[in-house]
Amino acid sequence: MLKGAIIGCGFFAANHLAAWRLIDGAETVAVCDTDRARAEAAAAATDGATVFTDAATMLATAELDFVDVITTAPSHRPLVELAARHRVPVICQKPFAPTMEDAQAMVDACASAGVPLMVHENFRWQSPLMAVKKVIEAGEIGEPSYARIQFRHAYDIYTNQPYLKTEPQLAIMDLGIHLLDLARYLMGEATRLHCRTQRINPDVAGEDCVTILLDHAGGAVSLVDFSFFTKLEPDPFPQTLVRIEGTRGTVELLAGYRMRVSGPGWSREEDVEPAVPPFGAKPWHNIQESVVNIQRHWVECLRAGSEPATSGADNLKTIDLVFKAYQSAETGRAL
Ligand code: NAD
Ligand code: 89V
Repeated sequence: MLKGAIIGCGFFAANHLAAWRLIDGAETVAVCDTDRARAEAAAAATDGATVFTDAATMLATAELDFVDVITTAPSHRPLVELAARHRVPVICQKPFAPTMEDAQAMVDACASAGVPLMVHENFRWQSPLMAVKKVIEAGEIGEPSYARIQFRHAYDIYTNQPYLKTEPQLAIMDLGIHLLDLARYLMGEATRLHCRTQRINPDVAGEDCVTILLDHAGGAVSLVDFSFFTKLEPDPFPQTLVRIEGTRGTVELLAGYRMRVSGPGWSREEDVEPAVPPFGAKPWHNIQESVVNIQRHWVECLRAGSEPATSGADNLKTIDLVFKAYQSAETGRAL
């Protein structure tokens, strides 16, 4: 049984903890938060994990096979480097880092220490998106040439994550990062992007509406558009809607988790809604299921000695697109 510890016991940690309980081959033996009450509440959701309020003390005293960092971005580099110094494999939540320099430093620290590093980039582990990928890989729609990846809603994200309200870099860093990763996952590496941002909600500091045009190696294009201030009924949060056109047909992921694959004279539709995990609830089940999937993948990779799909090295390419998107929006130039 792999012995894991979590660092950061806030809002999203509840999903990681519940997922670890479902996964064979791993258990949470320690929990750490600088806020003792939060660490104690998290420990109550485990089979007797030891409580720590200092990550350095935990790494120095607990016997761990991996740590799972579930804090916000500013603390990622010191915590990942700490794990690397102790030669403990590490999972790090998104956004991986506030700067490219920090992201590269974490990848380098883990590589020199010879420890696996996975970014908890869970969107590509959502089963509806994996179903779309399967359609593409099976050749059903032919060669993809155009993708639209969309996530527009007005769900109140600020009650659970109040820190988002004051972030000067809001939607691209928090959500665009997932969608840019999906663009890479579904359409291949991006070679160029052009980004426009808007701040529609006067109560937030950062951009909350974003449109990004991507070029991909091989000539395909993607339009990635997302908004935190789109008023409509029913609100699709937290569904990613997708349309990918290929030389033979089109695959669409429509609201209500309906996947439609069609071409001239033919079509089929499939219900790809994920099951609600035992610890979960709608509308979060889509995200909660992906948390179980990515953490199960981590355990399989650790056991097999293989590189996680969203390794730190892989995620450098996603976060690079995030920083380029901000730069493009600021300068008005394609990069
Ligand atoms: P949060 O603020 O609720 O929780 C973070 C916790 O980390 C806090 O309790 C804080 O005290 C603790 N912490 C900070 N620095 C620490 C340190 N050095 N040592 C120990 N504890 C420390 O944040 P959250 O909403 O749970 O988000 C955490 C991360 O998860 C964010 O980066 C966010 O973007 C990400 N997230 C991902 C998803 C997803 O679906 N992928 C969803 C929500 C949040
Ligand atoms: O995934 C995230 O980090 C989120 C959410 C999609 C829930 O808004 O902030």
